[in-house]
Amino acid sequence: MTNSEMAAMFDRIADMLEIKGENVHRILAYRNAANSIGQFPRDLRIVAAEGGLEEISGVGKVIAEKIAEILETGTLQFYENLAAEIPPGVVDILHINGVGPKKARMFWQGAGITDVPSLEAAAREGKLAGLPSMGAKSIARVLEGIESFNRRATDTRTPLGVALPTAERILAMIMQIEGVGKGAIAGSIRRALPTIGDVDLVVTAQDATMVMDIFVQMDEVARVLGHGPTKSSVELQNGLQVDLRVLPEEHWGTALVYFTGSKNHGIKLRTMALAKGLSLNEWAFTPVDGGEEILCATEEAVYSQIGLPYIPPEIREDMGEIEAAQKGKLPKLIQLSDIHADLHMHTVWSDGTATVQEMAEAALERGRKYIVITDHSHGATIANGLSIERLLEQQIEVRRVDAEMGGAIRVFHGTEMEIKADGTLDFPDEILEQLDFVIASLHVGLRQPRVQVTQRLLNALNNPNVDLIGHPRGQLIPERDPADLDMDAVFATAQKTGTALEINANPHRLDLEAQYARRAAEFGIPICIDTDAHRPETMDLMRYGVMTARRGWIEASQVINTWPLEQFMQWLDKRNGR
Ligand code: DGT
Ligand code: CA
Ligand code: CA
Ligand code: ZN
Repeated sequence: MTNSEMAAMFDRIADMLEIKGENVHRILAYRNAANSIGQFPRDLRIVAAEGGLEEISGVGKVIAEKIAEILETGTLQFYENLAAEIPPGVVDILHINGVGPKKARMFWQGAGITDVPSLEAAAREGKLAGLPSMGAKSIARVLEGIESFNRRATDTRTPLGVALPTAERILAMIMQIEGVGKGAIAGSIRRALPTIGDVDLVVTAQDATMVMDIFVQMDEVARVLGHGPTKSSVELQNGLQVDLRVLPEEHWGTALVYFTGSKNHGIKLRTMALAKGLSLNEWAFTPVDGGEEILCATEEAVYSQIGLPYIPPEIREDMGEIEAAQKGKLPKLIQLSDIHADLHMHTVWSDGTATVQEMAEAALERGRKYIVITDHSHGATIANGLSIERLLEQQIEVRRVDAEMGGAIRVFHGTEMEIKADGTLDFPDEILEQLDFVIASLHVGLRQPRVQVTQRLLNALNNPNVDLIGHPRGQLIPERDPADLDMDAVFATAQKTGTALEINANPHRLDLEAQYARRAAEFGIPICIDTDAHRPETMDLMRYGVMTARRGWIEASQVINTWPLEQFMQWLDKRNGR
């Protein structure tokens, strides 16, 4: 059993205890254990043998005993007993967005519904209408939740925010092996997709056998799926699959281009090569009419052989990049080092963990030149949102911290204001006018019909005090789909009002995603890449936002928080009619 499978078992125990209505602390203990085991990078059998299970965070005596039982017997009696009592389909029902333990229990015990398909049928046939608190709206919400549940059930992709750190850790270990020369993460991670099917690693070595032998025996490996001289595949304890290719150094360029993909980009390159009488694969260019192979030790050499400049990996999707390269019109993509500011973050004033001062210091440590403190407004369903009174109180503190930082970093005062379900904004204009920078975001009513939810964004855009729309589309990766927005209307309006749109860098959001960010930038709409940090460490997630922007063909000049402080202040002045 892999760690991720064991984590899933503990999560299911927590689910079943929830359905039974058990003590929250007990449920939380299993959730915490599941969370830390799922991310734990070593084989628990070895840890158990060392007697170190209880040193894992979230694992106390009770959980450690249960892990030991699983390792010994392959299952857990406690789990089996629960599973015999509660039909597995009822646990699935709990995983439908908008269905909590009380409803799952009610469907089961009140209506005999024990799986998702029968719940869907009951909802469609109007059989839920008689149950408590199941009005037409609730039933519609359940049906929408089922739709997204069904999609997720067949989609086993991993968020980039999990896959990239894993890939980096495994690659770093491989690079330690003697004889390994170059190494890189390829595939969809290198192209910065928001979700990843599997991890692709490419390294160079003359003796591939030894590299492969060590790779398949790494501590973090749960299963070996394939073990060959040029390709091996493993499943890690966290459930991710890793494919490793090892080639001699003289093939590095062709191999890296091939395994970075995308498939469609590769097909187009091969077609262009064929037009020049060359067949291209991961090993080399081979003249079709015989003759000597052409080896490429760099990616630049591969592109140059086809008559193209180097194309950055994030845009290798056959979405116009090859044509742009032919015309010498490739964008000069933004880089992480271009970022000078972070314009969206939270503190203890709402749902953050750090003070204004601590966030300012953390931003300074990360080289930021200016930041905006943007706590939630009171109309948000988020706990502790600021009332007008507290917002103005907070302004005094922000001004004090700004002064105390002595210009090393500028700390501005803003808000992440709720766009309420009825389309109105949470603060009146005379309050917004007193803030340096205003973000407006949707957190509620994301499932409203297209016309209605779009109109709410347009209202916010049309308010001249609103400077930025936060995470415009509202998806959460992987569990929540974006709102049904008319993006053409959003872009047309933002272009007119000059309001900026966010690329929220949190890998749980990545919103705007790349294709929309690209269109927004084409409209000339200013882009802002923010971490939305709720604690100091999450400021480090900026790189995911930059990767997403690069995937969206975005250049530094199009991104507000690459601008020097003076330029940012001039932009604000202009927006404020000063
Ligand atoms: P993923 O893993 O689903 O997130 O997406 P990728 O792009 O990482 O796809 P993957 O892991 O199947 O393959 C890695 C790269 O290898 C892919 O981007 C391009 C190359 N590749 C794999 N299979 C094929 C193929 O059948 N034809 C071509 N041209 N390239 C392929
Ligand atoms: Ca892959
Ligand atoms: Ca792969
Ligand atoms: Zn926020």
